[in-house]
Amino acid sequence: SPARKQVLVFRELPPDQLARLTAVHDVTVADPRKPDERARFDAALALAHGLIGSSFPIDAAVLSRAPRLQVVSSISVGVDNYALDVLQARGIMLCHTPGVLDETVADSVFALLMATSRRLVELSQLVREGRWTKNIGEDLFGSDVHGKTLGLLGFGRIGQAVARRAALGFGMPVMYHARRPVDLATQAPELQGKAVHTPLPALLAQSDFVVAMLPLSDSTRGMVNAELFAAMKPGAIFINGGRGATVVEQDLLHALDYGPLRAAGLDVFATEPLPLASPLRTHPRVTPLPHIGSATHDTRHAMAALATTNLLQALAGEQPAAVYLPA
Ligand code: 8YV
Repeated sequence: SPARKQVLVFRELPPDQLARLTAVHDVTVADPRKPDERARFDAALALAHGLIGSSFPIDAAVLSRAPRLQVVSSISVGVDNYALDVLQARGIMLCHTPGVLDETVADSVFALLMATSRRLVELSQLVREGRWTKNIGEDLFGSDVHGKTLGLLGFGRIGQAVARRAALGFGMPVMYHARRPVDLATQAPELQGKAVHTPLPALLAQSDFVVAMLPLSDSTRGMVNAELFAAMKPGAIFINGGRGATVVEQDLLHALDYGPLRAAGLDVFATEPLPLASPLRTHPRVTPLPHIGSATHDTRHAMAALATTNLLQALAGEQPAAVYLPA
C-alpha cells in the first residue's frame, strides 16, 4: 500500500520494537559494521525512506547513497554520528532519545567515579589473582568521595542527574561550567543552592573530581586539553562520561604521568572500540569502561522504543516525540 515505506534498521532492535515497524513498513535489518551485512545495507540504503540505529557514522557519503531518505531515528541522545549539515540541507528529519537514559548514564558515571576513587577494579583484581596475602596498606588506599568538591563540565540533563547524586547523596559541593547558567528554579529546584555556575579556572582549581559530560560538537572537540589539565587541583580525579573526542588523550596521559591528575575513569574514548595500542587501556591509574553509560536492559529497551515511536510518527507525517533536527 502507498503508506508502506522502506525502513533500514542499521543496529539490532528488540523483537517487540522490530515488530512495530514490520507491521506497518517494509523493513530491512542490516548492520554495516558487519562485513557480511554490508552489501544488504548498501542495497537497502538506496531505497530507504527511514533509518533507525546507532553507533555508525551516517555521514555525507552514506547520505549521498540514500536519495529517498526522509527521517533518521537515532537510538542515542548524542548526535555526533550524523552529518547535521547535510541532513539540514536536504530537509531530512533527525530524531534521538533524550530523557530516557539520563538516570542510567548518571548512575554509570557515579559508579565509575566511585570505582576510580576507591581503586575498586584494581583491588578486586588483587583478590581474584590471589594476591591478598596481608592487610591492605597505604600504597593501596583510595580517596574519599563524600564531602569532596565535584566540578562538572557540561550541565545538561545528565550532568544535572550526576549533580543530584553528588550533592544529595554524597554531600558534595557542586560547581558546573556551561555556556550559560541553568535556571535551577525551573530545571532542577532540588539543586538550588547546591550546584553553582562557576568560571572554568575556579572550577578546575577547586574540584577534587572533574567530570566531563559534554556532547561532541565543533566547540567541544579537544576542549579538555593540556591547558585545562594543568589548571586542575593536584591529586584531582578526571571522569569522562560524555564523548571521548572532547578530550586530548595525549594531554590526559601527560597529566596522569606528570601531574596534576591522581587517576582517570573513562567510559568513552576518541576511537571506539579503544585500540589495543592505546596506553589508556593499560595505564595503572586509568579505569576504562567500554561505553556502557546507557547499557542496561531497561534503558536500552526504552531508547529503542522511543526511537521506533519517533520513526513511526515521522513516516506517518506526525510530529515525533523527540526531534533533534526538524525536516
Ligand atoms: C550509545 C550514547 O550511543 O545515547 C548516547 O549518545 O552514547 C549511548 O547511549 C549507545 O550505543 C546508544 O545505542
